[in-house]
Amino acid sequence: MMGRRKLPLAICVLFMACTACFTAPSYVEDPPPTQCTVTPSSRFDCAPDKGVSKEECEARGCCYSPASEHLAIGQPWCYFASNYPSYKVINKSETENGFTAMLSRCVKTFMPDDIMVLQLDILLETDSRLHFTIKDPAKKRYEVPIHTPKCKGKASAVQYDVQITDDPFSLVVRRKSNGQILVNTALAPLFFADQFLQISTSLPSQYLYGLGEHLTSLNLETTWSRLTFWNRDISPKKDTNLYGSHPFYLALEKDGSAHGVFLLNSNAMDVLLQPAPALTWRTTGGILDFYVFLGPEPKAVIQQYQEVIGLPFMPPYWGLGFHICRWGYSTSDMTREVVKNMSKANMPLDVQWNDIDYMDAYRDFTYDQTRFKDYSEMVKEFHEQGRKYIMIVDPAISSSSPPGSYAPYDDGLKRGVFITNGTGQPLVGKVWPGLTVFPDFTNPETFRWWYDMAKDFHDKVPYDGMWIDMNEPSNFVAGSLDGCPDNTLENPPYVPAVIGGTLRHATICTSSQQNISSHYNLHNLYGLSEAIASHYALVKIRGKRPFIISRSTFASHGHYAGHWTGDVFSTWEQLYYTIPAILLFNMYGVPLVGADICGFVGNTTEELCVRWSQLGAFYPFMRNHNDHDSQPQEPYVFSEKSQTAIRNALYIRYSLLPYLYTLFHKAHSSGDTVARALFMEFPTDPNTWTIDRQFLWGEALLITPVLEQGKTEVNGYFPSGTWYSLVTGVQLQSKGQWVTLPAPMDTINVHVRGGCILPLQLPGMTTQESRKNGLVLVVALTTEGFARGDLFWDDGDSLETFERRDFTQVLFIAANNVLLSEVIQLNSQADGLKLQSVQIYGIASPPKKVLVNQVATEDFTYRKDTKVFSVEKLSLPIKSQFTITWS
Ligand code: MIG
Repeated sequence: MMGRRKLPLAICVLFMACTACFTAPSYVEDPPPTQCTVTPSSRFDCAPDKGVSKEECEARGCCYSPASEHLAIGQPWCYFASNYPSYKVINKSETENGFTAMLSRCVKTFMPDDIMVLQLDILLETDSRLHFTIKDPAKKRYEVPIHTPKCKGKASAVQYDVQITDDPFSLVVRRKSNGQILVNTALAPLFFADQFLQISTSLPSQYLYGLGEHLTSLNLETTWSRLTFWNRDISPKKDTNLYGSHPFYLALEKDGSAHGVFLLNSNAMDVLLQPAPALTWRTTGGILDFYVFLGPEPKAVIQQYQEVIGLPFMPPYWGLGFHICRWGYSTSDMTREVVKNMSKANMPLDVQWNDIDYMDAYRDFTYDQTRFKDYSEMVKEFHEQGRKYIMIVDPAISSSSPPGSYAPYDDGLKRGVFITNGTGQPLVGKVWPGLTVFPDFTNPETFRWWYDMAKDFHDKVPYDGMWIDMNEPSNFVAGSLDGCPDNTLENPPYVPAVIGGTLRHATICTSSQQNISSHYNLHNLYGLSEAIASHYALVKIRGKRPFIISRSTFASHGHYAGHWTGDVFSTWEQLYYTIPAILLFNMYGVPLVGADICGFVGNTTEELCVRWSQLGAFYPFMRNHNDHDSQPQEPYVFSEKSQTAIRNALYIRYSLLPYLYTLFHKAHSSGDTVARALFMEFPTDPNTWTIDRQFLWGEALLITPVLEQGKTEVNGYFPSGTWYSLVTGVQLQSKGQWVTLPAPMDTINVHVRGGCILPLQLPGMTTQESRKNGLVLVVALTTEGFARGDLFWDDGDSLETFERRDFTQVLFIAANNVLLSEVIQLNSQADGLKLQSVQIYGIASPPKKVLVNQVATEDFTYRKDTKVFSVEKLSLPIKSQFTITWS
């Protein structure tokens, strides 16, 4: 063998510093002819970097097949030959965690700086989680600095099977139970150049979800589409990179099983989808750091993903109330007026917000001494009414105030907290206050400085939460005031399909320097890093649960903060798109998410605003927010009729808050979603796989909003089973079918799933009020007369109540004509909480005898038309178990 391979080995080692060429093809003579018979749907682009001619394409060792009427848009003309050279495995060995292998390529690609030898590590971390990385063994490359679980040893009963093919290298992950291929990288060559890393995989179906943040339907389009990841300040529109990056997808298999794949990489990236179906990850730096989650239920995939990125933080109870905001509340009196008008209109409001209007010359941690002269009094007044207050904070710090007059800059400069440019000076850009510098939140000193600034401001104005905007980071000039240097970080050999064409567009220079790496590597983490700094600052300042809403996000954001979907247009089309956006963020572990109710950009119409408020009542985070030059859209500006409709929606939300809060607890404690796609709950019903005009809260509530103008009916899908109208209790028995529901302007259709018990509370004007009201149970029986549900309850605001076990948890079970409670965990917070009434849905005939804790009561009613049985005038302390029996 050695003899025969001698010559190529020598050449290879000499010219390519390659140690792997014992089995390499001999290129002493001509390279082998390209093999070009590749089915069109499985052609992978061999010209990602530029348009190429036939000659250029063939010079790359690729196949050329130009546009014809048979070619779909997006299908590559120049594609990899099936024998395009890739890496080969040169040795493999077992490790404590799985196995490791060296990969090597002998032939360079057309991208500069191929890394010719790579190390593959396969870690069998848990039975349902496979982790594998591909790195440069010779040189440490940038890796995303988020905390991920470190595992010892190998999982013993893994649900997956990993197979490596040596030449060319490829990796196949199968589901052991049925042999289903989940990942197969054999479809296209592996690229690992310094600034161009690419790996392709097959997909089990076109039912693919995730890969945000983009304006898409829930189920992604797999016919030649591209999703670009580069955090960007831009009003949501199709086919462009938006504010955040979540390189994670969930894929459904033919039988409704699901798996997930997460590429932990923060560089500018494109993901390409094609009808094979197949997916290509194409990133511009870092390493390939993959996790595969085996589910097999979609819910389990999301939980397993969150075990890696971190579980969501527990929001304060008040954060689930209604929030109101607009750009243009230009004085404290105007801001107060909003709260007054809400009260006058009898509409609940928990949190009043201010946009950049409050600031003095748009500078963070200042306020206008004239327009907001009594700012802190205003906030204290809100507090006295049981309300909370949040204001906006932008990351960019004004750098042009006279020295000695603006501490955030002076102090920050001294402490070295700002991102620096090529000459080591703070990079200067331009945002609302004019010239600005950008804090580097990857520097621990910046954390301390940010806390100091937030604390000083809080001493003046006792705000309750932070709204962090512009943190992509957004910059009104490209790169910096002085432009950017010309180097490979600024002008990489491959630029993903970012809007604006260059990475620096609307942000800072990618070659600017941060504490742990270049902005090129860290850009997509800017919002996350600011959210983390703000989270810890607020914990320390207030000693209570932090409430932060951020525009820019990255994987693991939900552990620290929530998100709103940015500058959505006041249009019916965007009203719809907010549903997939909210469902997807729940899948990314960011359950606290909402869109600007009634839309941000442009004027809403009254009808749109009513429908949007009805849908918005079911956003986990509910805020009405508006642009500065749009017509007012606060609920009270509309006709009495519309106000009634919006008030109804608000009352329904406030009634449901105990249930919503319990769902947030489940998200925080075990990675459940709050707003949930239908396919997550009914994965074996293929009808649900594309539904994104309806959604669930948890497992129990189905929301069917009107999303079209002029409609007073709505078509909704009801998965097989029993459903009840939340409001009337009227039953709907479904075989898994579409149903047309009446939806007059004052109605949002909400249905309770048979088998579920919901804890409700009578609404108040704030959550402080509603939390004192009596509890109501809605019991939605299956046809067998069974239902269950639970309640999580604590003081709503203290840190780590779950972790410290300072909470109450009660189970409710209904079966065989008995409803009973079981107290799982008890604390003093449950003291005042009493069950006031019970509504049981789906009782076929009127009960004659009702016992509450063995004592007969007459306070019950039965409605023949709706089959709703209610027991009223109860006063049962939640902290003691109870039974209600009927016969
Ligand atoms: O350049 O603070 O998305 O919600 O009202 C615009 C003013 C800056 C963008 C946010 C929007 C906010 C606005 N901000």
